[in-house]
Amino acid sequence: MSEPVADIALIGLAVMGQNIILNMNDHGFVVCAFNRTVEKVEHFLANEAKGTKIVGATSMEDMVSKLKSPRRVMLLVKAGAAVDAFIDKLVPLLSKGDIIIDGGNSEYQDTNRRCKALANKGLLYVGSGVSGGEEGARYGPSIMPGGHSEAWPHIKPIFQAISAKVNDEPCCDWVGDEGAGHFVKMVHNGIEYGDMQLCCEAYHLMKDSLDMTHDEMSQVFTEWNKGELDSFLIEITSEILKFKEKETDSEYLVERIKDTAGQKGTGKWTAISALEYGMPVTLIGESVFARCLSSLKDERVAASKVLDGPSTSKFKGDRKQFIEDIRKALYASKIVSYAQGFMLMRQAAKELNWSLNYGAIALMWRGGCIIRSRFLGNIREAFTKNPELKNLLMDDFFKKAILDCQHSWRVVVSQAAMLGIPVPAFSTALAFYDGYRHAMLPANLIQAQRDYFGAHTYELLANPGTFQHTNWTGRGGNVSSSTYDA
Ligand code: NBP
Repeated sequence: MSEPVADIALIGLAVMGQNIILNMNDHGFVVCAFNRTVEKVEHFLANEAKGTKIVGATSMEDMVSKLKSPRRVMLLVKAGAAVDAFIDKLVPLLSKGDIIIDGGNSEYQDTNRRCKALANKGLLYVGSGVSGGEEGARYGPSIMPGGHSEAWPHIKPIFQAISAKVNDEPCCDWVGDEGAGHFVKMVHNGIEYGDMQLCCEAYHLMKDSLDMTHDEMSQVFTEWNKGELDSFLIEITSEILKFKEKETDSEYLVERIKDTAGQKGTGKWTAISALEYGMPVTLIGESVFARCLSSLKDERVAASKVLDGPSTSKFKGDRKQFIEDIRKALYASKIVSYAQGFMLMRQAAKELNWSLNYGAIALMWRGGCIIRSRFLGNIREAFTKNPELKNLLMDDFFKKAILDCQHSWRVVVSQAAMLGIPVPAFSTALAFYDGYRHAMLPANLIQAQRDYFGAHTYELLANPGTFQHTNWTGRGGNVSSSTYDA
C-alpha cells in the first residue's frame, strides 16, 4: 500500500493530459499520472516529467492508494466510451465524497447522465470544458467546470491556480449543475467556428474583390488587432497570411492549402442544440454550413465552369474605406454571434434549470482559450452591470457599437452580393439584427397559410392565447387540426 502523497490523479497521457500535469506541478501540486497503456506512464516520468514532483501509478489500484482524501481523479482521455470505461473502473475503487473530473470534450448530455449515475453511488462528478489547446494546457487554459457543486471547493484551488489569468483574475469559475460546464465549452467552440468564418469572409473579400497582396492583408489584420477586434484569432490570421515556409518560396503557404474544412465537432453540436432549443443561432449555423459547402470541392470545381455570377468581382470605389467597412462588418457580425451564443446558453439554462453566471462565463473566455479577446471584457462588463440582461444587443455599449458599424455592414453585405462573393456569416448576422429589431415580422402570413391549407388555426394579435380557424375558401369545413404540422 502506497502513502497518500498526491493531491490529484490524472488519467490520459496524450497532449492535453501531459501538459495539464506539468502545469499542476508548476503550481506546487503533486500529481499522480496514469494511462490506459501503462508503459506511457514510465516514459512520461523518465522524460517530460523528469526532475518534477510528479508520481506515476502502475495500476488503477496503485493510483487510488496514492491519493489524499477526498480523492480527486481527472480524466483527459478521448471523449465517449473511454470516459465511461474509466468511470466503471474507478467506481469500485473510490469512496463516498471522492471526485471524478472529466476534462475532455464530452457531450453535455453524457455529462448530465454521468452526474446522475454517480450521485446515486455517492461520488461527486465534474464535467469540465478545457480550452486553449496544447499551449493553454501547459501554461494556462480557460477551464469551465460544472456538475456536483459540492466538488468545487475541493478542486477550485488547483483549477484556478493552473488556469489563464486576466488582470490577475482566473479564467476559471464554477459554471453550474450537471453538464453546464461542457455545454458552455460547446458554445465556446461554436463561437470559435463563427469567429473563424468571419476572418475567412474578410480575407475572401480582400483577396478577390480588392486584389490585395498577402503582406497587405496581413498588415490589415495586424492593425485590426490593435483595436476593438484585438483577439487571438485575428492575431494568428495575420501571421498565417504572410507565412512562407522558406523565404525564397514564391507562394504563401495558405494558398497551397486545400480549401475544404471539416465540421464534425462541437460547432455542429452547437448548431444542433440551437435547433433543439429553438434559438436562432444563425451565425454559428452558417459557419458550420460554410464548412459543409467548402468540403464539396469537386462539385464546386465543376460548377465554377458552368454557373455564372456577376460580370466582375472587383470592387470599384474607395479601397481604404472599403477595408474599414469590412472591419466594421466583422465587428458587428461578431457582436451578433456572441449575442446568439448567450441566447442559447440562457435558453438551455432555463429548460435544464441551471443557474448560469454570464459575466463569469465571459471572463472564463477572456483569456486562455481560442476565442480570447478584448471584446469579452466588454461582454463581462455588460453582464456585471446588468446580470439580468436579456440580450447583449440591448446593452448600451453594444447598441452603440452596432450603430457605429451599421452603415459599413450594409455596404459590405450589399457589395458582396453585387460582386458575387459569398459572405454567409456577415449576411446572416445582419438579417438576424434586422429581424430582431422588427416588432412585426411576416410570420402572420405563415400562420394564415397553415390555417388555409391545414386548418391549424392562428393566434390573434389583439387577443394573445386565442386561436381560431377560418374557412378561407368557403370549401373547407370548420374543424381545426391538431395533428399534421408544417
Ligand atoms: P486524445 O483525445 O487523443 O485521447 C488520448 C487518450 O485517450 C490516451 O490517454 C488514450 O490512451 C486514451 N484512450 C483512447 Br484514445 N481510447 C481509450 C479507451 N477506449 N479507453 C481508455 N482510454 C482510451 O487526447 P488529447 O488530444 O490529449 O485530448 C484529451 C481530451 O481533451 C479529449 O476529450 C479532447 O477532445 C479534449 N481536448 C483536446 C484538445 C486538444 O487541443 N488536443 C483541446 C481541448 C480539449 P492510450 O495512450 O492507451 O491510447
